[in-house]
Amino acid sequence: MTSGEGSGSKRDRPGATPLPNLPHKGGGDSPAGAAKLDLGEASHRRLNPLTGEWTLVSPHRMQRPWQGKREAVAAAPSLQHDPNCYLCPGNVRANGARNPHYPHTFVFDNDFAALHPDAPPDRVEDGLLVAEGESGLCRVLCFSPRHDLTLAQMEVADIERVLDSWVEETINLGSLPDVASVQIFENRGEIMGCSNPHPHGQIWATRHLPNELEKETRSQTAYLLERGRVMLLDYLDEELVRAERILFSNAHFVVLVPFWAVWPFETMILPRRRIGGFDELLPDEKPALARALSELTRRYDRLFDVSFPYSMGFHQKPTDGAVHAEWQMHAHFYPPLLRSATVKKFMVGFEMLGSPQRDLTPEAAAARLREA
Ligand code: H2U
Ligand code: ZN
Repeated sequence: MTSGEGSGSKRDRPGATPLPNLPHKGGGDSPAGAAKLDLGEASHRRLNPLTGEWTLVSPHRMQRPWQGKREAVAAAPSLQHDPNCYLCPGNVRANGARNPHYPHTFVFDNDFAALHPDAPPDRVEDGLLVAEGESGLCRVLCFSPRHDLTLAQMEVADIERVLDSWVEETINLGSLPDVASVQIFENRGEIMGCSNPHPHGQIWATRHLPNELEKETRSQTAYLLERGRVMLLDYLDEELVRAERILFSNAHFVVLVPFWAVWPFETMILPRRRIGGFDELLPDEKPALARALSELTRRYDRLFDVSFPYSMGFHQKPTDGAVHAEWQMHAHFYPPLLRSATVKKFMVGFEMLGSPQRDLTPEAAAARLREA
């Protein structure tokens, strides 16, 4: 039983198989006696087995009119080198340090780091008031010396150099004694609150597992213990058979809209073989992952004909010294756009107080991204 299944409803739940009565490519295969739940029509909820959390899906709401807020579309940067950008080669940063004239990628310690390596590990506990010192390191990674490029516009060979940096940072930070997690991410676009268009990501290394990594570690561990298999490899097998949420794939990676996606055009990049983290990537897997990143970000840009905003990141095994045979590394892309370049999804109301909810089904989103 996954952690999210404990909450029973008043009625007996029909068809509690992992994917009840999904319209299966090549014909239905509903379990005998299961109620007919049409996932393209009926309101329903879907379980995220990585987190144990549910998402509400309301396909019938797609037709509702939109009179809400529209966002401005940010203009693309016009300069290849911006003298006022703190990330461009040769420029001076806010704290006075000068960037080198880097030809490819450039990594530095965040001048305004959220975490410090020397924070004391003490725990204070007074009844329900519990706090712990949290140490860590925050690094900034410039993807390219060019101020005006995005991942979608970069050459695949240059994205590979970004991957090389992610590998190196994972190994270096992950081998530090007080680092249990190396979280790689990119926050892209003004709409996401990103302060600078220069293509860059961040790397936060922390003493404790962040919430999402902790949930994913727990779920994947439970799955391995119960079934003796790796959860996300089993999941990928199911998706490859059904083929309705797959966007594209290559020899080593598959890109899909997860069955349990929360954000309208949320996607995942999944390896075909078990890979715990960046430190385990084999030489021919790097160009394949770079191609997948390039193809996905290009597709996103084509979807609404705009430089597509998102928060993305890679989840990988904890660097706490344990083996973590349960872990399958993967990327999550969480884009905020809903139905056009200017309509953003807000996680409010029931979503803040109850569960996330979506109207567009993951299958419909996958079809749109396949066509883009
Ligand atoms: P975002 O634009 O994605 O927030 O990232 C920029 C990061 O760069 C941010 O974390 C850091 C900020 O602290 N930064 C520096 O380290 N040095 C600077 O001179 C400006 C910004
Ligand atoms: Zn710049």
